Amino acid sequence: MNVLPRGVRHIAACLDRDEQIALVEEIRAVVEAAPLYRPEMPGTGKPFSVRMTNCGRLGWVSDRSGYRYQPLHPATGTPWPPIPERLLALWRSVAAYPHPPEACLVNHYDAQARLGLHQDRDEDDLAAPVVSVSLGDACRFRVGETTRGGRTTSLKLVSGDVLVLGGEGRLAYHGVDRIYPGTSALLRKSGRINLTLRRVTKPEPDAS
Ligand code: MD3
Ligand code: FE
Repeated sequence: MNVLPRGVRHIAACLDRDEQIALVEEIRAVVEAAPLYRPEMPGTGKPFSVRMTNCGRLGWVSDRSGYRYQPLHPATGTPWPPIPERLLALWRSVAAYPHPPEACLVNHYDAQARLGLHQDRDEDDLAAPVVSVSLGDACRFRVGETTRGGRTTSLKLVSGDVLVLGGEGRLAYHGVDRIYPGTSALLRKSGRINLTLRRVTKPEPDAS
């Protein structure tokens, strides 16, 4: 049986074809302002197979000195472009969380790219969910428990699917095992784009 861990919600076909096309156009503009770059593993400096960029006030980066969120693109030194309104609206409709996301990480996978099992715990506000949008080629996504070495289940994510990771699911181990090249014609070239919307800082106690 393939039951997703508690707190992991898979919304298949959340975005229709027209919404995906509009979103890809907006992400193209983001990538023009903030080019994809190849992060490196902390310590070793081994390059990621995934290329990344961000939009939003804060962007997630990784280099030899570690993982962190920062307001400037590591290569251009300029602020990340804003998160497109369409994504803010998606967050409002699925996140069940009263504050807007601050970071949108844009991951680009070519046919060979992978992302090893990991937890997302670089955010101060772990009460907020993570919302992920898949665009382009399908992938095999793996999600496990909140401890390394727990059971894992895999599912196929296709273009237009949205995952909401909240509650116990927020700290589940997860990764991308493989890309299925040529399974979508959404992008000009083949490949997969994943967008992850995140709240990074704890909101002020009063303001929403
Ligand atoms: C499950 N990205 O950028 S998004 C990442 O497809 C990342 O690019 C993957 O993992 C990708 O950190 C997966 C879906 C996702 C994001 C966060 C999660 C799944 C998650 C947090 C907890 C559990
Ligand atoms: Fe992750």
